[in-house]
Amino acid sequence: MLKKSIVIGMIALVGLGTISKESNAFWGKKKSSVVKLQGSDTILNTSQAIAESFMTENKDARIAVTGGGSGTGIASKLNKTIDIVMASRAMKSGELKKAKELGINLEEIVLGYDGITVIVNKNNNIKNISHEDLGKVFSEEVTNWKQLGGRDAQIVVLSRDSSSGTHSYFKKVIVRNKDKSSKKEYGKNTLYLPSNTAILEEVKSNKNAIGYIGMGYMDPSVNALSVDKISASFKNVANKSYPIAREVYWYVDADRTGVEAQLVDFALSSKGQSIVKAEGFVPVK
Ligand SMILES: *[C@@H]1O[C@H](CO)[C@@H](O)[C@H](O)[C@H]1NC(C)=O
Ligand SMILES: *[C@@H]1O[C@H](CO)[C@@H](O)[C@H](O)[C@H]1NC(C)=O
Ligand SMILES: *[C@@H]1O[C@H](CO)[C@@H](O)[C@H](O)[C@H]1NC(C)=O
Ligand SMILES: CC(=O)N[C@H]1CO[C@H](CO)[C@@H](O)[C@@H]1O
Repeated sequence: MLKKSIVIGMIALVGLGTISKESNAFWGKKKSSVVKLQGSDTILNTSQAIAESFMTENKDARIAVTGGGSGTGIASKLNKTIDIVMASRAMKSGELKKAKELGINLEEIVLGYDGITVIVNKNNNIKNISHEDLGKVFSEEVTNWKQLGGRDAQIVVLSRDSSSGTHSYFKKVIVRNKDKSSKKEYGKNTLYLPSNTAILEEVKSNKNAIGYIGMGYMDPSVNALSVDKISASFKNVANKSYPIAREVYWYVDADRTGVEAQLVDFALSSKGQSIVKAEGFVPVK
């Protein structure tokens, strides 16, 4: 009997060409709307890979994943145009307060860990930097590679733009050296780029450049600097000895149902977490 109604239902769907509310009620499922994820460029590929793997197992699930930066994802959640925020920084108390006022009940999910990787051109002889010197480079108190034992050349400083969670996190931890009262900013000659890939490409071609990327974007076309002599390796991020390691998040509805709920479970399952690892980040379990 059940089998028969499913067959009839499918014929009706093919005949109509669209999925009506009635046919969904007939199928006994929630309206199959698109679950939308938006935010962090750093975990964009990882989230896309998780969504794709989920959709191969759940053929009628519809998931759309777009970037724009953590700040953009949060703004979209606050105007109720998306379901899940991808974020490479924790939400600020003001943002959480605003969500609450708007009746949006959020839950923070730690998707994995990332070591923010400081990169320089292959031809740069500098291999390590202290976190204090790194802060001075990004606030422009140190402006020449010579001051760090390198060649006599102006340092070209690259940062992610201000909608990036990595931009905010790096400012807090490196530029301001975790000092909450510090008002230090990135130096005025800093070049702001929109993605991890854009930073990587610029460092690859500019022998005086320095920039930072999520560890999942690291490749052998550039050199990574050790920070306080600790490299941004999988192990050093996993045991939190690397100084610029952080959590990466999904902010999801606390009262999630349907595909959103299933997708979150999948992301935290061993299969989902193996994707986090395959994309170059450290899984939570
Ligand atoms: C919601 O916020 C996002 C991000 O700021 C913006 O791009 C979008 O246009 C907004 N949409 C509405 C309907 O307000
Ligand atoms: C991210 O995804 C894009 C498009 O799918 C791909 O071209 C790119 O190589 C991926 N980047 C990394 C670092 O995996
Ligand atoms: C972290 O792991 C690395 C590599 O195994 C090891 O050298 C280092 O001592 C560890 N640090 C801490 C704080 O556990
Ligand atoms: C810039 C910097 O910190 N350089 C150090 C890198 O490590 C070598 C050897 O451990 C030190 O001698 C440098 O001072």
